[in-house]
Amino acid sequence: MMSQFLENVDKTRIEALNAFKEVADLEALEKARVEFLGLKSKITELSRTLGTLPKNERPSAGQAVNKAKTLVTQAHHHALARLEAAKERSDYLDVTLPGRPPLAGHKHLISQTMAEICRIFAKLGFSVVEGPEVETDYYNFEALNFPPDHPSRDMQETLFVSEKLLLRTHTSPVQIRTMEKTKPPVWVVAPGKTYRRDDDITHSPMFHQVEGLVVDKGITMADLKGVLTAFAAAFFSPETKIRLRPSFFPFTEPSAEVDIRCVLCQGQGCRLCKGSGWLELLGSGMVDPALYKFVGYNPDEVSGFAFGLGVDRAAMLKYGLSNIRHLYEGDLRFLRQF
Ligand code: FA5
Repeated sequence: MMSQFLENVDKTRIEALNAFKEVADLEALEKARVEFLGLKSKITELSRTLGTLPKNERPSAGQAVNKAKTLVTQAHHHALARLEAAKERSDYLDVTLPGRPPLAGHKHLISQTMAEICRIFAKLGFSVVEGPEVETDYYNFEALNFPPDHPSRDMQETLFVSEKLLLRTHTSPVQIRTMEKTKPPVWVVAPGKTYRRDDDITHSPMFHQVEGLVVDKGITMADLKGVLTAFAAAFFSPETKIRLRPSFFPFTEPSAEVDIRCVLCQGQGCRLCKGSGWLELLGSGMVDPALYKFVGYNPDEVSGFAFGLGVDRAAMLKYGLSNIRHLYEGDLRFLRQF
């Protein structure tokens, strides 16, 4: 009789605990409460039948019923807490609202400009190469025909890492590194970061250049002008005119600064071009044969041209930016326009 009673208690407890675990809403919970803990529930019924047991069995049977009652009551409390928390969450979670898309970023204007420049030169038959930003004195100056202690080194305000190691002041060292590794013909562009002790509205201590280098048979200044005219037409607009102005670089002879017809006034003279009608874009020239000596090329067999284009400058001209610092301040109101 006793074992039958205890079996019933166990069965009822298990049934009740399962029921509370599974209830999905407050209405179902209330139904389960009435069924398993209410006045007419099985547990109450079992308490009532305690009196029918032999006297000596009543204490342990009573304990079993009470324990079951406590466990079932706890299960009811847990289920209630679970359902109320879920209700609270659903009160402020309006699942019918449209989703919030995550903020998608995009390439920085400098990266876009650099990629566009490389794309244009790739169409003209150039390959893209790269070099290190921490450079040796040899590649940044010496092999580019800057004699030690020559005043031309002063034009590039250099940031030194140690006596013979520096942050490259231009991408021109990649010319030497490329020629050391490859035999002519060479048609390459080398994009990358460059560093100088410069800081004003058109100069930044860290900026970007794209170097160009062509070494092949029978290359003349006409090729240099043709390639840069095609570049200016593709990058700015088909009508863009360029002019070559005599200049000096130790690694090119002759050398030329390349200007474009002012993008704002089309050559009439304005605030942007300071009345001249022209804007400086890059430095260039015919590769000085002295360089071929450093890399083992024969100057009687090949000739070439090179140029170094300021990417930040190109972006400022193309998009009419008044201050180079806009490119580096990380202000999303500015950056999102491009
Ligand atoms: C050079 O750096 C040469 N290596 C270019 C060259 C390459 C000449 C190959 C001949 C053959 P320059 O110092 O003028 O030249 O710099 C080239 C361009 O870099 C400038 O026209 C300008 O657009 C840009 N530039 C120079 N300094 C800064 C700076 N601090 N911030 C932003 N742009 C700069």
